[in-house]
Amino acid sequence: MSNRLNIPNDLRAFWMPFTANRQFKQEPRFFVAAKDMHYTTHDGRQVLDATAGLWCVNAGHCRPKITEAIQQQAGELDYAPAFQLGHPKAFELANRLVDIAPKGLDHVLYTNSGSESVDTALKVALAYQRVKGQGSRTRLIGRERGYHGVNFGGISVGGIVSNRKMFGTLLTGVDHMPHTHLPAVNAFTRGEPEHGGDLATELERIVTLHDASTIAAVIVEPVSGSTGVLIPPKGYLQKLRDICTKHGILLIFDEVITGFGRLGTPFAADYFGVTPDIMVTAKGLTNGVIPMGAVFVSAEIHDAFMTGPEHMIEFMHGYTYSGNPIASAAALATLDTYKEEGLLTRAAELASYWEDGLHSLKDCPHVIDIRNIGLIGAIELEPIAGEPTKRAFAAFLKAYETGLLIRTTGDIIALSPPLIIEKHQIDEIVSRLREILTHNI
Ligand code: PXG
Ligand code: PLP
Repeated sequence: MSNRLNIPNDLRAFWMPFTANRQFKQEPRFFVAAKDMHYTTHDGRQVLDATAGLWCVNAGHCRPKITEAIQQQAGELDYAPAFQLGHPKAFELANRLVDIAPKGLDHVLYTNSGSESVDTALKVALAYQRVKGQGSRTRLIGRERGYHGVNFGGISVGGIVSNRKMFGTLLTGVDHMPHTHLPAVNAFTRGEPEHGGDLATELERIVTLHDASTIAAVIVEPVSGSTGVLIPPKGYLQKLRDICTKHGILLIFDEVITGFGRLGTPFAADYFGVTPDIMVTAKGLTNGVIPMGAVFVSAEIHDAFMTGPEHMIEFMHGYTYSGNPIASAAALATLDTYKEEGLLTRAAELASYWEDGLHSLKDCPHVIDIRNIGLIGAIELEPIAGEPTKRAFAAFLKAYETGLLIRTTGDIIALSPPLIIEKHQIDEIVSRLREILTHNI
């Protein structure tokens, strides 16, 4: 067994999320501290974070402003009831968020995670259609290989089989567009792929099948992260937007990963020049430090609910911790940090260096595709025959042992470093990966 310094004696009680529990508990991997681009392991090693935690620590770790804001808020106002009462920071934060959001997304609902943000967005969409007198619009359209968190709404519109198959019938009335991953024609594309934009017309086919009058909303990740970094083909998102507009269907962008600077613009909607009706965020909103999500909606949607007697609740939805004071303080300090350091656009400056670095690994053994956009990257490996996921997981373990944190999904290595990364650290990621891919898997 590895060095177990700093590891609790009994690991049985905690049933870990999305983890091979039995294997982990035999050979545990613990982080005990973090600063900027690095984690410290339980056995005292430094690990370069090439994944921003789980795609969330966009400003790097233990940033002083954020830490101090949380400490200060915890001593001043710890909790305020979220329903029928408020506290100033939740309102200040909403205004700050609307200021950096794509034009037209003027209102914010708070949640505590991406999964809750997704379910909130789907509920807003269904309720909006109903308050507009279009109650027959109840269908939700997702996409194959989509990831929208783990709650029932999110797995219903999501398209990852293993996350769905154990959980019964899910939401009814959901349909899925095909995914856009076309390695046969697009492998090793830098940035947006040439081929596949026409797959958006599959939405027209679905609309024809069900009739637009039954469809409330379409939800997609502008760039799919969890499923292995699938970048939208050129023109695809604009076509989805046009089809939705034409048929009165709401377009929801799930920007849980792409939000807050990951592509070199504040949101992917800015990067692609396509504005959704609803935008789902979480993760980078608080730099991953305190759980919080935000759902942005257009004035048109918000205003549709603001009818009826003024003493009545307009939308029957919310969480105990919606707009929690400490989370709000963390988010405000995160936005300050992003602003002071130009982090919402920094990825644009580094994107071509990042792209060149990643694509230099093309000649490594087992590499069948490399994809990149902004400060996201993926290296797809040829699976070991009959043992899918094993090759990439071996790379993950070797990377961890040798001081690099990567993320794997299937046989794909996904990379999304903190946006404070320096060029020499990009070089380090690339050279460590070359070593691992060449000698260790
Ligand atoms: N939507 C999208 C697009 C996501 O990427 C969620 C919703 C759910 O967020 P919460 O906060 O409920 O986990 C996500 C989360 C990975 C990985 O390595 C990705 C996520 C979470 C954990 C790991 O691919 N995405
Ligand atoms: N379950 C019970 C019994 C509750 O009382 C509540 C909230 O009051 C919830 C679940 C929902 O919790 P949350 O608001 O934190 O999502």
